[in-house]
Amino acid sequence: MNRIHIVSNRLPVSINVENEKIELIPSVGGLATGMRSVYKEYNGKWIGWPGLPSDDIDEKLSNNIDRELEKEDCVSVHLSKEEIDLYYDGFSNRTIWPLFHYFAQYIDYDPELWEAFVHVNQKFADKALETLEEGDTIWIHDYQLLLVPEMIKSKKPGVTVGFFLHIPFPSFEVFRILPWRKELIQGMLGADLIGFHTYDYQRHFFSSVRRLMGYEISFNQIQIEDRVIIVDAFPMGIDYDKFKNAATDIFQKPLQEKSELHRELEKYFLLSPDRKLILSIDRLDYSKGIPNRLEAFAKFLESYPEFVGKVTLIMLAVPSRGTVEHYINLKKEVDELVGKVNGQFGNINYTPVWYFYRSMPFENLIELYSSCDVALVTPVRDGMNLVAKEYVASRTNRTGVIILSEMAGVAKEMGEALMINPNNTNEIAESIQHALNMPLDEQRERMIFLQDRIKRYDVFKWASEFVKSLAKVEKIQSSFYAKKINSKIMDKLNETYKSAEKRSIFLDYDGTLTGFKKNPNDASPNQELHDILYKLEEDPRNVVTIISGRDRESLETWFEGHKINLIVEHGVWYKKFGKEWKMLTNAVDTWKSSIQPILETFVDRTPGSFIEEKNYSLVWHFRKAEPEQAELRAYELKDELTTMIANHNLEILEGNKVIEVKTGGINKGIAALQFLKNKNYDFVFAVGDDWTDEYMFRELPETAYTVKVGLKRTAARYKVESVKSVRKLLTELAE
Ligand code: ADQ
Repeated sequence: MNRIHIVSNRLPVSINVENEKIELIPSVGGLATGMRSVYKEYNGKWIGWPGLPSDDIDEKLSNNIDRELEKEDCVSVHLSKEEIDLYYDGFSNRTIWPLFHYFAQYIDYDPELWEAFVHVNQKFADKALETLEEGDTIWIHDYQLLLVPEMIKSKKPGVTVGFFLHIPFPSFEVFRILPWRKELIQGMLGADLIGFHTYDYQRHFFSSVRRLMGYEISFNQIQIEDRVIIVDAFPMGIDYDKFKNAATDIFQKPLQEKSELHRELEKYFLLSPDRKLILSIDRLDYSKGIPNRLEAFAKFLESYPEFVGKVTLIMLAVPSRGTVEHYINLKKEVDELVGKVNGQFGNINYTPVWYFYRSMPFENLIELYSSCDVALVTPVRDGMNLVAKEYVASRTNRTGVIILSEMAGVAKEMGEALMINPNNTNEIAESIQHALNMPLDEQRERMIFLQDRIKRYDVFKWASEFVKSLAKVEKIQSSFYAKKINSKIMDKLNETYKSAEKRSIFLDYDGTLTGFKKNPNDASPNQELHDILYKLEEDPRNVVTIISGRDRESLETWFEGHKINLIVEHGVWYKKFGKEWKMLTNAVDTWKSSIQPILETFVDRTPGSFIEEKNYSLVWHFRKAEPEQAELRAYELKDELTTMIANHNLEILEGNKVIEVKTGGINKGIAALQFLKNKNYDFVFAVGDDWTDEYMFRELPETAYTVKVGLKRTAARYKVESVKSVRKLLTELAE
């Protein structure tokens, strides 16, 4: 694999400048740890903001900082105070964050924030593009950079782009609220691989892609015009051994080397061995459910007064986004609630809540994780939540209980925790009581399972699984490109065409010569298409045939005046130039009366869908129906029809947003062969876009130039991207 670069809002280092001396302090966070292993191993760069507003430093210092960063393979994106204010504190944290965490009432819809978001995303993309070479891979992180994948892909399509979202992806009903919802999806779809923490987020994303963009999705692949995008769940892990080893070391330290906090904790237990500690750790964020947690703790003390004086809640809140209004209000609310609980249940010897509003050194975190009997993790929404995993890794004696919100991504991996709904304070209070009374054997039993799982899928495994998938997607993409018509193939095609004496050219209509319309009757050919066909027809060596699933009437009207043949209804009828319509087969249609009522029930149940009747087929169209529902119904319909088709000698054709039931033994392949019979063509060309054209690709002689429109798997020898490319190709041939 070639180089892998990383892009994230922040670089994995912070910068300390004292007397013009620059010090780089490596970040110890989970993402930095996991990604460092990747970009170092694959000789890449890490592109991001170094954490200092560009207006705070002069040019000379800024250059020096960049040089120091370069030694660490970091590339800085310079952001001014205003840019940070509008893009980071603004659109990222006042618009996307509340939206993706279901806090619709907090969303700021200011277009100025959106514009800054686009502008700064472009700055990140431009910086990345300076570094990127074709063939490189880039892994972009998180909600601040949702537009970067597309910005990179559109400039350098040969770069493999990965994107991982660290926060939830909301349900479509919530996502659609945003005025810039399409732009965000489009931005993400620039990636070749998109990762989420859980399958639920992936599901929500698919639903938005389907409804907003109308793209087809099968299993975990999104098919867009010229590419396939893989979407998958990669639950992020932690550096398990780091936490485990640190916890083991801390207990082996002699008393004099223990931290002040650790000594305090030990003193607390010495006073009375039946004392218990509950731990709560988060950034101070409204998504973390901190007020609910305090209320639940108060309820617990009220309901179980025997625990008053014996149980303390240690509450750690890291200051976060302190300039955003809702965070300022939350801080006030939490301060007041802590005061209230302590006032109500405390006394001179007992403080129910120990509240720390600050960041803590790693060593202290470990001391807390390993000393507390219960971890209370109750976010109202959380992409993953690493605190729960860190607690598990630090429990070297394999005891301890986690009370866990079902709204955190991590809940999917921690079935052994005590699961709660974070809005149900009674349930949390009961769970606290349950956790404190849980026998040690049961605690161990649960903890062993949790530890095994969290250890196995640690942050390194997470990163390597994502990288492996990137390599896989690169392969899939290249297999899609394998048969794509490039200039070399085009030269050969031109050469064969020019030297041929007698040419047969089969052209499918919808999705090949022209794009799809919501109403099939609106898809008449435009002047450009007419001109291309006139050019082809005027060469006496060419026999041009439109081969389509459509009925006779529309094609005959649309192509009046053209010197071409028509094959319609997938080969039931044909009309040679200047002649009358004829049937290619002795088909029957007596089956229609038994199939029609089935299709009608599907029309009734699927608003927007309708039936088209052709001579030897019935077609259920669902292009105008709500896509997700229609797709489910399509499965259902195919299932229901399967039993009928054998009895009646029918075939089911699945086209683009249509299901067609037709008399068996008729298809475009058989029809095209009939046209070639005894004619000695020395050049055969066929182009089509859907399943029904595959018959043609399979039946035509091996030497034929068969061309598929789109990148799906095909029996055709070659592929082109779109209707536009078909028209370009035909124009080139005709010239
Ligand atoms: P966060 O919302 O920041 O991350 P989380 O995953 O819990 O949430 O990570 C918090 C980190 O901060 C933990 O590693 C923890 O140890 C550390 N921390 C917390 N309190 C601290 C304190 N007082 N002092 C020092 N360190 C402290 C976002 C998403 C999450 C997702 C992660 C990773 O919101 O859902 O799990 O990204 O993808």
